[in-house]
Amino acid sequence: TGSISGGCPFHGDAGTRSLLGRTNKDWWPDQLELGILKENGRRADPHDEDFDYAEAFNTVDYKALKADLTALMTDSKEWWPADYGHYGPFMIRMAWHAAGTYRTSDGRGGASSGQQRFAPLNSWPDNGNLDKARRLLWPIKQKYGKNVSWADLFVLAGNVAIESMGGPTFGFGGGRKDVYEPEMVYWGTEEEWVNEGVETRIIPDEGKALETPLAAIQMGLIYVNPEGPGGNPHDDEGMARDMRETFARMAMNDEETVALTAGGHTFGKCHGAVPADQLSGSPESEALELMGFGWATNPEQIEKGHITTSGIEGAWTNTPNHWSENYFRLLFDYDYELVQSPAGANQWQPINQKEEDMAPDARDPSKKVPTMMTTADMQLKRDPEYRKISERFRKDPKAFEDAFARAWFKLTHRDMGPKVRYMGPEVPEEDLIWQDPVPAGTTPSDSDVSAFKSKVLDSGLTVAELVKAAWASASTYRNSDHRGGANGARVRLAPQKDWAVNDPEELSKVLSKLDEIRGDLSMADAIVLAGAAAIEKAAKDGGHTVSVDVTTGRGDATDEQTDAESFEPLEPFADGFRNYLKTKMTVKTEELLVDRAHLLGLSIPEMTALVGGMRALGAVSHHAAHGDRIGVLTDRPGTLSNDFFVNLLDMGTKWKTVEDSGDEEYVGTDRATGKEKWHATRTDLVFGSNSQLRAISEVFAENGGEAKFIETFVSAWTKVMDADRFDIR
Ligand code: HEB
Repeated sequence: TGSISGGCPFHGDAGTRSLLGRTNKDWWPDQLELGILKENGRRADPHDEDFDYAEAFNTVDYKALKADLTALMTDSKEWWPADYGHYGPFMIRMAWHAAGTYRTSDGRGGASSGQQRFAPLNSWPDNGNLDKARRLLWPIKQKYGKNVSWADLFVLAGNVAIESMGGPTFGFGGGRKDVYEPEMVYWGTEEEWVNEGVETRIIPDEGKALETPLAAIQMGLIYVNPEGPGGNPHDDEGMARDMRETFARMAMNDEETVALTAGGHTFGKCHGAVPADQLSGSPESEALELMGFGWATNPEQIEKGHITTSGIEGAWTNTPNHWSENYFRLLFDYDYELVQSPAGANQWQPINQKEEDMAPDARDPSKKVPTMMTTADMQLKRDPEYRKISERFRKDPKAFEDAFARAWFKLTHRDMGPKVRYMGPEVPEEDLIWQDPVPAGTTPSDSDVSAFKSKVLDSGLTVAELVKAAWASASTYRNSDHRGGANGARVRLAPQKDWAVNDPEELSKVLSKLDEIRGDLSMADAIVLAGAAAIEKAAKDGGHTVSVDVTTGRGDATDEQTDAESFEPLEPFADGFRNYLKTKMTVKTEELLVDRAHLLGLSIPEMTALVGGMRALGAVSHHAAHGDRIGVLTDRPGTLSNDFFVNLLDMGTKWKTVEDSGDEEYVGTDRATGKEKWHATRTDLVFGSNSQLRAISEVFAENGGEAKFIETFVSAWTKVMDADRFDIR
């Protein structure tokens, strides 16, 4: 299996970078500023707020859509002629690059929102000329309108491309809803692109490892440098290492990596016929009249097929527009020598290639040209582990087909979350482990629910313990790839039950007690209901009657339904909601809170209310210094009150940093008497120090604000508990 690397995220010198690293505004300072209009309306999406894309997709004549895509593959356009008369390979690369930005550590990237349309991805050197592939699809997008998203179209075009060239596929699920602005994702801090000579990210001799959450080896690449680490074609070990690391972070093991690369490179060619300095800039930087196109060169060159994308030149096989077994045959049957492409890139060419093994010229089928392999491809026979797999696939083409089809399906659906989110007639029956399957639950009666809730309150478990368990269960959810969440109750399974952030001993005590009293309820429902009972009691103790609605019907997943290793990257190394920080990181601790709130789909007021509420309830990690009192700015922990905000904003308290805490811990003393009153972290004090967060804290702390606070807390809490309930949406 692949080595999905755990390790601390944001590894490096503490507090040295911002959450987003280098942003679009840094890359393209002249970009038109649209953000100012957000003052007049938060949404960039022109569709109605209640537009249900999944439902819209289901109205599409799916057969007709696929027929239109099939026809497009061989309908060559003069402005960008199809190599070998077939756009299939080009479309596969587009779909692969859309999906291949996915990374396991934060679930961001991936094909699920159509991000390739926007900067920076539309202008990454690795996405060279894919602007043309997307534009070729526009007539079909236009025809099907809002019922087919760009995101679905990219992936489906990849599938149809494979099928129309005789290749194997495993299925297709639609339902990827487009977004209309670039997602804010950390892509790195480097100030240059790969083609400008930016450093490679793994250099073991210098102690340089790939920083989590990143999954690409150089700025502007999707995965590895095809020519070798930092462009060096002689470092085989380094090349294989880089492939293994980047593909593992894409959730792919060795077998999937070999199948995908060999299968993908059965088709199409590399483009490196002219020196790159003859090309214009990237789409985002180009002249207005180019209408969003980049990497421009003159039409004559394009017509002749004199195109440069990666800089490498040539096809992998002699049959680049058909599925075949020629990739492994040519890889193993020939020795290869290092040569340079016309654009100057390093690549490998078969020695003494027979004419029948050569590829047709992309524009003139009567002309024969040598095939090639990239330094990355060469590892499929040079690396001992990859080689075993390649040899097996060569001997057993059926196994290769199956592995390719399955890995392609996983690659393109990995970030869609539970299978219930897949739409359309080609959703495969088979449940796959990476879909994190959860058995259907049942809905308990109202009387069972209220009987259980009173048993919970008599169980001797504290409000803080119950709230923490429910939070531990639900808060693994990530809006990025729709993994995690309370459904399935995986909090009782490895690895989650042992995560330090979950205070394992306390958690196990709470879970076994709940198990004892839950009757016919699923554990998943019991955990969430227990949290709700605790919050209702805590509010009542403070004089507020609230009801915390719970939508029941969750199921319990088993160990067999859980790929434990694949859950490791979901471990929070910081959870500001519980005031937990494992070790100090390159990003400020308060930025990690914002990052987590973003993954949970929370707004600024929702995040604020949740932090203040959990502090008041005493639901903080024991791991922090001062155990369960840190950030608990109240004399009555366990009562749902606005005390956190009132005490935080009180000028009677003077705050100072605790020595040797690395500015992570603070102590608050009575300004008049000098008496120690409170302990807090950066994540607490930021709600008083940051002007925007302070403004919200004031609303919650002022007269009449407590009711608003409790209302916001309860609705945000419910949002988190239900974040993964796609089964009932
Ligand atoms: Fe690939 C293409 C590299 C993986 C599919 N690629 C390509 C190129 C290069 C590469 C350099 C060229 C571009 C131009 O145009 O110039 N890849 C690579 C690497 C890797 C890969 C290094 C890792 C190892 N692929 C892959 C995958 C897939 C693919 C996984 C899928 C599945 N590609 C592809 C295709 C193509 C390419 C289909 C072709 C395109 C055309 O033809 O246009």
